[in-house]
Amino acid sequence: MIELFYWTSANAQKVLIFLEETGVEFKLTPLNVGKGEQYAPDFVRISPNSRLPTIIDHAPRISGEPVPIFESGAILLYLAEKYGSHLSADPLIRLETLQWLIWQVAGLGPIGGQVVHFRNYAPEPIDYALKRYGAEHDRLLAVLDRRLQGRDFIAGDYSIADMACFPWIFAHARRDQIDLDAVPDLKRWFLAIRDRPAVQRAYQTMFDFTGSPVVKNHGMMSEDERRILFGAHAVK
Ligand SMILES: N[C@@H](CCC(=O)N[C@@H](CS)C(=O)NCC(=O)O)C(=O)O
Repeated sequence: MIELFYWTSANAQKVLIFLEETGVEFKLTPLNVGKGEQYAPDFVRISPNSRLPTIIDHAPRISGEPVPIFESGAILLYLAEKYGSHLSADPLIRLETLQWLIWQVAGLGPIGGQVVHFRNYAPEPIDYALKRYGAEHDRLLAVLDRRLQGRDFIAGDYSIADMACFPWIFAHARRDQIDLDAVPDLKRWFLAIRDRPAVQRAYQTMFDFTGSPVVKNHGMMSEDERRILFGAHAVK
């Protein structure tokens, strides 16, 4: 059984999508990052960077003990290898999938995160940050759009690379903060993945957590939660 430490976030959605797609037995353990629960010593022991997603595999094949894993890219790769799904056995397609997975965790995710932050959570608009991250994000979207020309999925069949990228596009789309018409191949891919039943189930779980499919501006966070999440609160 896979235990997913969960709060509503694009990075946690990647793993929930994988679990829903493959029908693996899992349970969600809520971990409220607005309350600073990511810094609790018991959690830091299994997730040294104090971030979500984190999983524990309670029935691993590689150890007699439960195995904790942090970092969404490592989790997706681990699960894909363990369950033999959503990662091609063809060495070249596998290599392409891993390149796009790493492109997502090193580029699209962090830059997209800054865009969401400065557009929705910064205490005041900071023009330089909005322009700098906005321009880099637009460039990354164009890269993905180009990759999807003439393809249904990012690398071979539907894979962990698609599962990694989708939630970060969704994070902007649900706030009406992306012009999908400017990236038509990305749009076609996005809509096809959005309509998959497993993806719908994963987002229903997220909406059940937030109580709303759309969270704009500071909507779901109290001032205290914002201070903890975006302030100087950290394990020393
Ligand atoms: N590189 C990490 C990023 C993880 C990350 O930043 N997670 C966010 C949620 S999307 C988080 O845990 N935020 C809590 C915080 O900033 O304290 C991954 O891909 O797993």
